Amino acid sequence: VFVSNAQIQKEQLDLMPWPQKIDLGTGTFALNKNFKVNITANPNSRIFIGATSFLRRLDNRTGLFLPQNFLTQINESPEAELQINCGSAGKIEINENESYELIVTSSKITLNAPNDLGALHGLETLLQLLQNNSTSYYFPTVSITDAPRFTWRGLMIDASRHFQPVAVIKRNLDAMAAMKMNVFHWHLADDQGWRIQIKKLPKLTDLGSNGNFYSQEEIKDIVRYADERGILVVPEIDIPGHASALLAAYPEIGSKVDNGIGSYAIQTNSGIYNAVLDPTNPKTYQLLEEIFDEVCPLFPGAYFHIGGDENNGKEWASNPRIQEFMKKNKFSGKHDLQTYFNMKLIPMLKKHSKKLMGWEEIMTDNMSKDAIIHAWRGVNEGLQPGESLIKAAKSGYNTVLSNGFYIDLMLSIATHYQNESLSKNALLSPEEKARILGGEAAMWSELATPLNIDSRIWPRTAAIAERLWSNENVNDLQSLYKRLKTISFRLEEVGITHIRNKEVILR
Ligand code: TNX
Repeated sequence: VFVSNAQIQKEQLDLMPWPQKIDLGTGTFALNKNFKVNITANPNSRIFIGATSFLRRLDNRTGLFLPQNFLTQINESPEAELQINCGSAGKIEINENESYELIVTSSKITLNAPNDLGALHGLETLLQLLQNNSTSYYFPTVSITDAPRFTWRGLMIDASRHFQPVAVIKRNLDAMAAMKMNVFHWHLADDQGWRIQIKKLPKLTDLGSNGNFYSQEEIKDIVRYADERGILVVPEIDIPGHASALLAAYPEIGSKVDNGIGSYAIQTNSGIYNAVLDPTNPKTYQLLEEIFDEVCPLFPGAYFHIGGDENNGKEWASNPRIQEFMKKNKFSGKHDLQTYFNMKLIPMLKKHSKKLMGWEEIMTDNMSKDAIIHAWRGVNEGLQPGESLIKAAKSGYNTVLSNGFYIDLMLSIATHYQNESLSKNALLSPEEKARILGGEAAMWSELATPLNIDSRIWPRTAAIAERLWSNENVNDLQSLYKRLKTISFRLEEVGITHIRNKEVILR
């Protein structure tokens, strides 16, 4: 059946994030039951899993039940309707080439990418291009070349304040992949719970988790699931503050003067607590080393987030032994002691080929420039939007933006979409600009349970994904809202259970 596409305009396509370059033709490629896919790729490529899931999603949408008979020829196949060419398996790292080129003619679809990461993105775009009329499903003829604006396009999920089961994490990884996001930052330990099994230190979960934690097998399963979708997982163990759960299990490394059994407890409310590790105690580093030795090998990526935020320093100030230590070392305040602590972690992580990342409080005068600064403070904390991000880039740090991307606050989608911090870089040199790696939506879970977390994350995070992927000048709110309506349905296809009502979409 020939379907004319003459009436479709670019603006009618519900693509998100919007591609860098798109030339829409007037023809159509009609989808039918004989759709054949040829994949020219390395046998270990993620594209085989990606293409399988692509076909199943097309089935669900069309009812066509397309055969999964991949041809896997070394060369392009003349019989294939969809020809995928991607060489190697991309590394799950930042700064990988994630570009792709997608060409749809009336007889053939070609997807070219330097590696499978780009090819996966191309398949997501193709799924978003699918149209239908009363007689058939079809793709408009089109030529797209695409690549992300930023290399770090993340979502953080806080699994401490409310534990988030494996199924919640997996469906959100699927949604991230659909929005071309590539970093899952997993907040695994905070005052309200320690959420990762450490075999050598069972007390951490026996006493610090209320029974809700991920076994190492579950962690591996999720890391593999993320990898298949081209997503890097960055674990976070928040220290030295936000450590009530850790200290409920091991009070002896806390900074309270009386740091015996029972002196710390898991917190059951939101807030900033005093519980903080003792940086002057050698046992602190022994225990952390044992933790890192188990946590690091579970996460193949190069990044380890140590938190480092909101240490109020109260326990340090009221502990004479710690005060003495600070005096002896000529430390002028809690920042010097925290820098001392952070600097000790760097070689411990380096041993596992990991780079230290932390919330912006770790950015002190003597902090190593190898650290990655996660900028989060802004107007609510008396700073200008983007101030910390720019400061980090100017000071020589690689940096990631979360200020303005706090989806836990349930602000309007427009505030996130129009977050200008990422373009406030006119005064930066090209070198400084390159240090801005991208951004992360931050899903703090004080109010987010497994039942409502999807509604808090989606569809607003799709707008953030577009901000991080698409060109700066893709910023029309009406277009965003219009596309989000469709995208919201598409997110349900991958298992997201958000409330898809007008308020959520248009706020
Ligand atoms: C600040 S952002 C925190 C979190 C809270 C969040 C609530 C940051 C590094 N720390 O511990 O959950 O505010 O919005």
